[in-house]
Amino acid sequence: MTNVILHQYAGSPFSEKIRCLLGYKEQSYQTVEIPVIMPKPDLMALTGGYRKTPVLQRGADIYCDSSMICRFLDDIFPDNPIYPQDQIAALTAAVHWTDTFLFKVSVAVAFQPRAMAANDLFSDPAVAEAFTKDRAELTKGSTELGMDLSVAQPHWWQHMKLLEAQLSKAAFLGGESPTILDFSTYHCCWFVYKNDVLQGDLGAFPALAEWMQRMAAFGHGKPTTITGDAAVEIARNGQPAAISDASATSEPQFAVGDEVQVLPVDYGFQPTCGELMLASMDELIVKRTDPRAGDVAVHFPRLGFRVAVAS
Ligand SMILES: N[C@@H](CCC(=O)N[C@@H](CS)C(=O)NCC(=O)O)C(=O)O
Repeated sequence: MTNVILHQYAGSPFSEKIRCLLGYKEQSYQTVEIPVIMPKPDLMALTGGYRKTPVLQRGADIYCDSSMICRFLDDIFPDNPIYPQDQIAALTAAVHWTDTFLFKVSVAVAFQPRAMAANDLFSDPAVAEAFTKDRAELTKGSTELGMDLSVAQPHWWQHMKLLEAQLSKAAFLGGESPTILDFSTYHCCWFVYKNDVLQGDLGAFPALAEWMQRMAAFGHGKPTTITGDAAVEIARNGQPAAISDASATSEPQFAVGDEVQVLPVDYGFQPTCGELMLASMDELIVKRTDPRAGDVAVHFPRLGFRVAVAS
């Protein structure tokens, strides 16, 4: 049993990306089932504001955003590496496009009217209304997640066609073994094609369908569920890991120790406030003290996040 805890819920595509990676890495881990909508009090005790799903925890270190989580998991479980350095710039760009633009397209396709009718989440009108209200709050001040189906559908087909062409030539997008791009692409496809109504559309893309089966065959590793309260207790009993290059900062406006807030640039503008511990080229770490969780270090990737003076 490793000591990482995945805060997630079953229907979350970005959580599926992490579950699938933990399957590929053949890891045992703990999970906390977090609520699909706010409030998420146990998660807030850990992140201090960041509300998106998933979040990964190791002791008193909290990792936000699936891109940060994947990098961290690849560092601590180095077997079967997924970041080939001879492709790293092209890969990072393609993964970011996939996790942002393609994800946005996939949301519109997955939530199209003919699919919604078969979605359990929306069978109870009260639940559907609460979900819609919550997601309106999540995307307040942002246009990043909204796309009409008439715009999304041709973009989706075009990319499925390109994936089909590439996957007819190799087992994975990374070639003979998967890279991070396989995991990012997989969660978008999973989100759309896990719906029985849309699954039939996959018939037009046999190589893509086989690749999805290969990805699904990695499984989810060995998860054991614990409560949110137990996860907060684990944070309280731990201490944030020491940072080796703490004095190094690539941030011109801020110094280590400054009070800052960190938040996503796309949607979910709920900031995490605290003391800047690290601002490297690819990571931001904020230290905060929570009444329940004690001292925690909250980690964010640089890509897709901004740091500002705490308000
Ligand atoms: N950039 C984020 C995106 C995460 C995201 O949008 N997750 C969705 C669920 S898959 C979410 O947070 N929905 C709102 C919620 O769970 O409260 C990542 O890579 O982790």
